[in-house]
Amino acid sequence: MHEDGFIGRIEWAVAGRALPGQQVSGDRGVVLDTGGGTVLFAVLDGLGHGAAAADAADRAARVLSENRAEPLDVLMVLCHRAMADTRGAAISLALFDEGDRVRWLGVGNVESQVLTAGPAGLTVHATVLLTAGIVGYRLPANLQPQSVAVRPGDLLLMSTDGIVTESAALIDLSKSTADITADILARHAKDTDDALVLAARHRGARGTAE
Ligand SMILES: [Mn+2]
Repeated sequence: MHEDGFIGRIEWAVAGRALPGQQVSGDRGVVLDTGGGTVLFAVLDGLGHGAAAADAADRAARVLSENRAEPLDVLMVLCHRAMADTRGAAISLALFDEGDRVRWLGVGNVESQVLTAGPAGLTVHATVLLTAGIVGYRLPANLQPQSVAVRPGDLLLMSTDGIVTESAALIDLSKSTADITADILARHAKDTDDALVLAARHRGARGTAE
């Protein structure tokens, strides 16, 4: 599964595939235009794999789509309630807003990080603070979204635990997010799990594909 596009000045791409031998993946990437140049990104990993994991992820994706204007902590609670009769999922949410900030919130093991290009090459600028839990089953008591400043060109990277964490230095920022996610999926997906990676960046004034 490969998808990519632009919303306003934000370029995004998702690449994923099911555990080899499975028909459906329990991992989902969600990209939602929330209006006014703001985009809500979510990566969902339904517990386990196969159809039951996919059902849990689909449920969360629907809740996010129907309530996209709500704050991140509210979205997490809405997903939790709607997923009570599913297996549950790990969920990371990231809201790219027009003020060049990413607000994000993660429950369970979906990694999100912002990579930035500096004099010493590409480095991890920030990593979302993940709280332990399973959305739909056990939500942490304290859901506190974090906020991180991003500059045009910085890369937001979100991935399920079916992806071996990429060393930032190996990513080529000159490539499109479609190529970056395809490369990561091809090189770093585990044979033992569904795998999905999402990348997004603000093209700023320098964007060519607006
Ligand atoms: Mn997984």
